[in-house]
Amino acid sequence: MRTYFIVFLGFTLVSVVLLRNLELPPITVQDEKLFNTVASLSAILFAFLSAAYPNYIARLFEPPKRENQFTPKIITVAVICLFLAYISIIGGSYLSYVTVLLPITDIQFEGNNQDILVAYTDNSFLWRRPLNGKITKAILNDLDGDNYPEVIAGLADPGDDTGYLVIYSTTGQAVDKINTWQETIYPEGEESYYAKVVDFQVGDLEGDGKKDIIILSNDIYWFASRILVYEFRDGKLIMKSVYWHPGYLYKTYLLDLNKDNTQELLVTGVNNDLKTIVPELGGNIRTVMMFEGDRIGGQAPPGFGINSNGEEYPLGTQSWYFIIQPKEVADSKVIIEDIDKNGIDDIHLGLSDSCSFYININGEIIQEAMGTVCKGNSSLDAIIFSNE
Ligand SMILES: [Ca+2]
Ligand SMILES: [Ca+2]
Ligand SMILES: [Ca+2]
Ligand SMILES: [Ca+2]
Repeated sequence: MRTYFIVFLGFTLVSVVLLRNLELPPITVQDEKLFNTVASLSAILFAFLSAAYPNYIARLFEPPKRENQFTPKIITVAVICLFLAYISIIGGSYLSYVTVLLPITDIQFEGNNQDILVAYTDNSFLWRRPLNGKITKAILNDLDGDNYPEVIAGLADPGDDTGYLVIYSTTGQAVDKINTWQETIYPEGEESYYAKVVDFQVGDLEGDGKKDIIILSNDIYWFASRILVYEFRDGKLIMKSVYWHPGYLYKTYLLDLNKDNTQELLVTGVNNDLKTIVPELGGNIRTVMMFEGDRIGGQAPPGFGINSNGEEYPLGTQSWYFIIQPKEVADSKVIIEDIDKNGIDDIHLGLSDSCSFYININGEIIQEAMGTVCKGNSSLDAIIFSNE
């Protein structure tokens, strides 16, 4: 009997160690069901045999005798049942321990405030998480490279987590959560403690193999907005840089126009401060700007922001910055195409007055679709400024 016990204990220990350390293939709900079914059926059959042939089964637990002994088939069957039940119970326990499900293939928002995140796999419900804020955008992206997508969601008001970006694992566990609000650098800014996540993108900005998240966050009660750049490292979001903008930012586009593995970031918004130094603009004016992914920081023109110690906040690192005139005209679409066929993609910027501008990676306007195609009278003007 003692021998049986030692073998049993040794086998269990080895199984547990192996199961926890081996790189196993993805496990599905169906696998868990199979283990549970085999375990149940084997246990039922063993119980039936024990009841029907108690004397034979009792022999299983007696010490082996030296002389040759007749072994009825019934004992062989019982041993196989016990073994199957045992293996299945270990397998089932392991599955419960890892609780890995099928990967999420779709997410939806529910609730009156669009504040409930619901995950599906091939139309089957997986999990539901109520969040403390209206979901402005949610996407699936495998941040840590384990072949299971994480859910990344940005939040706006109402709710206590307004301005937060939240990440959930494929099993619905909270992975990380960051507040995008920051005290404004603009001196005339009122006290404000809420921001909303307007848009975000996930990509590898500088091609170092680590995923980055670029977030547009607008102050709710004040005009300040910012681009926040985070890197996802060891299960956490680590902040890399911030770019301040005196006016709301609306959309981000992450593209590698020249295919050099460094992403270009295109952002659209509105600038409230330029009219202070250029009154002819007649008001807040729409803007479009581009950054090289490995250098996003500083502040947009005209640069009225100051550090907390009262010093000038550094000027922005954008590759180029355009304003759209007149002020009634806004950006309406962005299409990427190689308009001059030089092998480097260009930006086709469509405006709300139906005019289009084609801008290359260097910020040069290479073509305008005006005349009969364009019903408006808009113009695109580069704002050039430097740290000099
Ligand atoms: Ca993952
Ligand atoms: Ca990166
Ligand atoms: Ca590039
Ligand atoms: Ca081109």
